[in-house]
Amino acid sequence: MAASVADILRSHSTGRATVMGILNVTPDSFSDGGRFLRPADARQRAARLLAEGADAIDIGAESTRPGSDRVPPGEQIDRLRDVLPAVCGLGRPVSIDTTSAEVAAFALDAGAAIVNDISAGRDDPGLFALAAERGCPIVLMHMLGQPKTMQADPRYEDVVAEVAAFLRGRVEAAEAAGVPRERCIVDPGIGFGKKREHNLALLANAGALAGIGGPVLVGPSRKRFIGELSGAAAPADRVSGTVAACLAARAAGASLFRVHDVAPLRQALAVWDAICGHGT
Ligand code: HH2
Repeated sequence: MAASVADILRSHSTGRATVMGILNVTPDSFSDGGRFLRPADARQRAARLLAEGADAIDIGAESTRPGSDRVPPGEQIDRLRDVLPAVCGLGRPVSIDTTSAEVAAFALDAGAAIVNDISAGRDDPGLFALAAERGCPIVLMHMLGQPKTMQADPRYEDVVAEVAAFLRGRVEAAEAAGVPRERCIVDPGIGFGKKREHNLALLANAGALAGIGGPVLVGPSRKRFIGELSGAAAPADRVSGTVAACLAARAAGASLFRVHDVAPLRQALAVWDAICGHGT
């Protein structure tokens, strides 16, 4: 049975692997841009992700791929206006991928249940107040710099320790604004201001983020480091690498996975969990 929002928030203590299927309502996302702009197409895609075993759908109306420009809140809302009711109507948890409190409020009003903020409350301080008021979980992600320039030359002394310290600080800031720690989902931000070796270290040490807030989420799906390691130039050809990255993070302690390709990950998790003892 699919997990509820409460199950997702408990996944780090129950050992249940939970999955968010990605739905980008954007003309320019790096791997699925332009495909799901129409409400009927978006709903069909979401229904398929859920049928394949997604517990929630993460909808974004702004691409944050390296080099991208920010999309004003009004434009994000225009893209979401007809799509959100169509997807929320499927009756499963929906997460809104935005750094804007205005967009998040619009999505929560339309039936979304989780806010996914890649800026971890730094772009718009109103997001923490909103999450506190509505009692919803919030994903806090690490990003070095901004999408436009973040891949220029990211540097760390100790990437795992620095990302953990950042997330600890952001969870404290969320708590100070009234969001309980256990409703903060923490995410190392794979590909956001990170070179290949940084991504690999964070996936291998996802457990270092356990205990900072609630569950640990990772989002390696189809990202560039998989292409660099495997030679798969097209994002859609990076599915096996995505599965491998998720399993490595699962072994290290992550329990929430944000992916485009739900069915292959679900099959791999079923087998991996049965062998390694996380099965529920
Ligand atoms: N990655 C992307 C977008 N949102 N949110 C979280 N919490 N973690 C991630 O790793 C993450 C995210 C980028 O992937 P995608 O949505 O496929 O592409 P684009 O930003 O081009 O729309």
